[in-house]
Amino acid sequence: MQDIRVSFQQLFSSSASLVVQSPGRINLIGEHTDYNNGFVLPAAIDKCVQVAIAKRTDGTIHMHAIDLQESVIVPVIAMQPHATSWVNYIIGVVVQVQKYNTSKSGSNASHEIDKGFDICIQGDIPIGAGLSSSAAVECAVIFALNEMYQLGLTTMQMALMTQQSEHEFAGVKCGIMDMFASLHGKSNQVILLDCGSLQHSYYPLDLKDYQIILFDTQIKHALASSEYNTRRMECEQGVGVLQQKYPSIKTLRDASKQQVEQCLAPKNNDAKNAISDKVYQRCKYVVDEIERVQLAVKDLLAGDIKAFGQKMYETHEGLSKLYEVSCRELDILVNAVKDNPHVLGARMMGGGFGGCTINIIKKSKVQAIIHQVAEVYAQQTAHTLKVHQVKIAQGTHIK
Ligand code: GAF
Repeated sequence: MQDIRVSFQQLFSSSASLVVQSPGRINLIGEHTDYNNGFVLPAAIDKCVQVAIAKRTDGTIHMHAIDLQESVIVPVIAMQPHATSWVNYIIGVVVQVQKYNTSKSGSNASHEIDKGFDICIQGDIPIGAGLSSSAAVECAVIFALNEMYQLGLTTMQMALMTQQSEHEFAGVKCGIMDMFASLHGKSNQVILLDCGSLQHSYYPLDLKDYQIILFDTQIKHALASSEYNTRRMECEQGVGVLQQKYPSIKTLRDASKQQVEQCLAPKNNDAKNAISDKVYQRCKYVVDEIERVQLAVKDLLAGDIKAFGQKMYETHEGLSKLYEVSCRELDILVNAVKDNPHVLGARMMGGGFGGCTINIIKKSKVQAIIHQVAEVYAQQTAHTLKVHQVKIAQGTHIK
C-alpha cells in the first residue's frame, strides 16, 4: 500500500490529522450464530483498511477511494444511502455518530461533525472474499471520527454502531462478529465471543505443525445479501414457534436440540404453525453450531487440533446441507481436501455464496496441497483459485 498521508496531501492539499488502520477477519468456527446470540471464534488478520482524515468547515464530506480512484462529495446533513457502495460504509457510520450526538445533547445542539471532513481510504483486504472488508472500513471510520471529534465511544459502542450502519446503509442485517473482531483483535489470539452477552475471552492459537490457509473461490454470487437476510428471518420464524411452547426462548441460543426437534421437526410440526421444513433445518444447524463452537474451544485448549478440524468439516456440512449458504465452488474446495490426511479441517467462511474456505494444513505440505487444489478448481470451475496466507493481527488502531 502507498503512504496514505502522502496520498491525502496530494488529494486535499492539506495534511491528514489522523491515520487509522482496521483489519479484516477470519472466523475459525461459529458461522451464522452471531445474530442468533450464539458463540463465534474470529480473529483479526494482517490485511487491513487505512483511512486518513481531517476536518472541514463547509458542511460537506469529501471522500476518495484510492484503490478505485473514485471521489464522491456529499453534504453532511440528511444523508441517505448512496448508489456507490463504498460510500455507504463511510456515510452510514457518520449517520450513527449524528444519532449518538443527538441522543446525548439534543437535535438543536451544534456538533462539529456536521461541519464535514476530508477522508481517503485504501486497503489490501480482498473485496468479496468474505474477509469483512466492509466492516474494516466502517470500523476504521468510526475509530477515526471518535478520535478526531473526541466522542468518547468505547470499542463496544463502536462495534454496535457500525453494525447498525451496515443494517441501515448497506441493507445487510448482519450480526456483530465482523465489527467486533476488527475492533477487538489481538496479535496471535482468537476471540471467543458470546454474541448474546458480548462477553469475550482471548485464546492463543497454537496450531503446532499446521497453519491456516484461505482458498478464495474468487466469486461472490449476487444473492448473498438477500439470502443472508432470509436466513435471519427463518431463524426468527423458528423462534416464534418455539416460543409458543417455551416462552422463555428469546433467540436460538436459548433453545435446546430437543426443543428444536419437538417443536420444529416436520413430523411434529402441526398445521397451526405451518412452518416449512427449511425453517427446521436452519434452526437445527444453528443450535448444533452453537454447541459445536463450545466443544471446539475445549479441543483447542486441550491441544487437540485434529478434533477441532473435524468440527470445521461438520460445520461445512451443516452450512451446505441444512443452512444452504454454500455454493458449488465452495463445496468443490472443501471436497478437494476432505480426504487429505494433512488437512485437519476445512469449511466455507463468513456469510457464504462465495468467498473463501478456511483450511488447517500441515506446514510442510502447504505448497503441494495448494498446487493440487488449484488444479481441481481449474478443472471443475471456470475460475482460478487464489490463495491467502494470513497472520492473526492487532485490531483497529491509530497508525
Ligand atoms: C457475515 C456477517 F456480517 C456476520 O455478522 C456473520 O453473520 C457471518 O456472515 C456469518 O457467520 O460475515
